[in-house]
Amino acid sequence: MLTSVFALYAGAILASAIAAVSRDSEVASGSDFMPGESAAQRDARMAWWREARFGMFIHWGLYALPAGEWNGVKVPVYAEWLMHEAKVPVAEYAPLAPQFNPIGFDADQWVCLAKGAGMKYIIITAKHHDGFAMFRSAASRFNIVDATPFKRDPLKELAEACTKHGVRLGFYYSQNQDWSHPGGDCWHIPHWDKAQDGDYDDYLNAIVLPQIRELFTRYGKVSVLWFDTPSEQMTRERGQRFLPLLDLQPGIIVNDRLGGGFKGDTETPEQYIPANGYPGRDWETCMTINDSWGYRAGDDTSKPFETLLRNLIDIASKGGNYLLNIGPDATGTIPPSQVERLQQIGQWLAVNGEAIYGTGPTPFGAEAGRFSETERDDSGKPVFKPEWKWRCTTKPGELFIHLFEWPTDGRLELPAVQANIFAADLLADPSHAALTVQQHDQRTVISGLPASALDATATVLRLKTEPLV
Ligand code: FHN
Repeated sequence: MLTSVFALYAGAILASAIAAVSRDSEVASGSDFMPGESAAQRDARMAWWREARFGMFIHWGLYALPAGEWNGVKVPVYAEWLMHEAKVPVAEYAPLAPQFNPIGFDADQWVCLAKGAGMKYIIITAKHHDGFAMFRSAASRFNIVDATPFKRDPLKELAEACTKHGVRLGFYYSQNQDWSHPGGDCWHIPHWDKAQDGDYDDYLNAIVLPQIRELFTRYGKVSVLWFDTPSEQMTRERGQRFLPLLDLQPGIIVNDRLGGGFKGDTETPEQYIPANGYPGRDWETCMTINDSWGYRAGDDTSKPFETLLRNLIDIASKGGNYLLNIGPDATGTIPPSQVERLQQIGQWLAVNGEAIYGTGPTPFGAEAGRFSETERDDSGKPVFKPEWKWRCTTKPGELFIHLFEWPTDGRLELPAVQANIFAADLLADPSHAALTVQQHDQRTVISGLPASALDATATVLRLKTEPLV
């Protein structure tokens, strides 16, 4: 049974992934959350986010306690889906709260980890689908301050630490699914507990809208609101009720998952990198480091550092942001393998950050790979075959070539560049020795490269350019 529900869940995720891909070609300039906003105002609002390129997602809640296992059975889905998957009755899930006492939580440490990793913003689960609020809430006593021995408000502590360390903070909020409050959505399956029965509008009015108001009025500046998993219940009219709340946080960025047809500010491909990005739209790939968003005990599936870094570069080269998730455990400790990966990325960014932050997409494109002419995916679309030799990011007057494969003969050939290249060097070379560039009609040749890569994962070649006259 567990597996069949997982299949349903996976299917739904796949459907949303396909929907995201099919929106590839849609280009919407303004945000439908901010009617009347001009293109210039929108650019100003999005400026920090476009500069940031790299953020930390945090999935942390009561589900960190069972950590993917219920009554001795390992639940074969994301750990934060345990209550849904194992059909845990509300009255059996709620007693997790008095056991939740994450005394190891240290907001400063978390924010410093993000900052050290080169992440410019943090999005944390204020309330996930289990309905438990990780903040003080007058709207429901099912919250970390009132229902746990911890009694502290981690979002408040995080907000203070973010302000102190200059990191932006945003809140994930599950507006549609809620498996504990009457009337909340249970994602394509009937309520499994009578305690979940109720009216969806009552749920929105009594829990969701008041809690978002709390989040918007008690934690200082909130930079992002990250909605999730809307269902057909979230109609346009219901979605519109959220709009006045956004005025409480001028400048806020809102993702595309409210529902009701709202496109929001950002596309949110999940667990994949779209082949061509979303030309004309801001977008952010969210991804787990291992195979679960919430903490799962004994999960040693962390992706290698090389994969994570190349994902970041790949995403930046297509004009997007990378929102990389960590799942702290029930003591408030971030799994060491996740800490290690983030530190490694931070070390690379300390040397090569200028090739990521504030960059634009590649002017080339073919380096990322190509669509197969023969293979089709389940929806009948051509399968994308990625290439992993190099990527390119850009700034006015600069091209950054991220080399994953190092040329053995000290000579690199690239496609032709439609600008005069007047200087070339390697970001990781402390002396920034000048490299030789020859520009031909069809190709660009860089020579004088060292015999081996300065960074085995990605060495960045900087080409300084001026427009052709
Ligand atoms: O169901 C959630 C999941 O638990 C997680 O929060 C991710 C993050 O994007 N969003 C949903 C699945 O799309």
